[in-house]
Amino acid sequence: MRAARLHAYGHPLVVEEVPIPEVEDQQVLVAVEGAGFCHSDLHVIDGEIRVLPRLPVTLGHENAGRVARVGRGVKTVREGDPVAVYGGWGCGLCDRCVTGYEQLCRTPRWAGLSEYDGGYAEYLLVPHERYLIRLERLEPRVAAPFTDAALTSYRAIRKALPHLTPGEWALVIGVGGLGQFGIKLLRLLTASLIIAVDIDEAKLALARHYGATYTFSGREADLVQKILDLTGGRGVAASFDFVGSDQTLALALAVTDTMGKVTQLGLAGGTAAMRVLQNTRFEVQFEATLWGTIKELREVLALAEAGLLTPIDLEFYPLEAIHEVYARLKAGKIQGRAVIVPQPAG
Ligand code: FEH
Ligand code: ZN
Ligand code: ZN
Repeated sequence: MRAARLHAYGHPLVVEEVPIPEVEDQQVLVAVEGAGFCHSDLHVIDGEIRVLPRLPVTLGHENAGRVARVGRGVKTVREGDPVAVYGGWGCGLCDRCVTGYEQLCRTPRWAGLSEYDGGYAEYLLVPHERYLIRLERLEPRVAAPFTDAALTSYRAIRKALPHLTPGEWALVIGVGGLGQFGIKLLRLLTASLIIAVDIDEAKLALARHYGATYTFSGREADLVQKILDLTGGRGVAASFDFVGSDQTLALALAVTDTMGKVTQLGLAGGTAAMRVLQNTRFEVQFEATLWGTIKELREVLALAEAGLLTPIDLEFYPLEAIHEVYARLKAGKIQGRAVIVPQPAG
């Protein structure tokens, strides 16, 4: 089968022929019909996020497809079933895994972000059937971005809900794929007033379309003061930094109200510099959130299947075009999510 594999940091993925994996016990082989290209993959390829214990590895952690083969012990899915794949694979045994937080496992086995191969390939070997969620109405290639872009935003917003009582302000920094789902989810789950910040005017227009109340260009001068003025001097109850640079983290901290919460989602490599009484108000919480649980993915897909959480703009590309996707994403030319389609719909 064809797979796009990372052989060396700082070098393009290699699209090459590899064997189709054998299926055992409770494993499931999925024919990949959609593999979302996440911003984190840029950082992994460039060597800025070093989570891979060995190379080469097939990247791709945002996957969906159709069940192609099942191990003898598999009971809940059958050949031909359309499925979304939960990618935060863990050991299944540590304290985090047994309490449901597999994405935070002490020895992560994340799909395409560990020694376990991901979905930029015709087939993906899923280690256990518990990672599969059967799709009802959603097409796999549309469902794929819900397994990371939507799920990561969903978990972050759910954890910030105690701060987002009706009429409170929420700040979204970065209106890429995750930020777009973030705005939709804030609209769906809260009655907050949403401020969105991005350096791209087209993304700000999209933010307003998805439900942002106010938008600001990240290039504007005195952005902190403008946001404070807009909120009557109080600041926002919850800010979500989908970028994670020094500048965006500083903005999030500077405008978050007393008892508020700053959540970092973006992995641009910035440092959150917090100094109480200077840029951080009392009882402000800071959290670096990661991905989501299997239960949360079921919830996100329930919202999507019900038509309440709709997809963001998707662009579909064959596996062979993966280098073009890398370049377009890096240049900020992907409006929503690029989805690799290694196998056409079955
Ligand atoms: C990035 C780095 C390590 C683990 C997971 C990720 C995310 O993209 C998943 O949301
Ligand atoms: Zn990701
Ligand atoms: Zn574990």
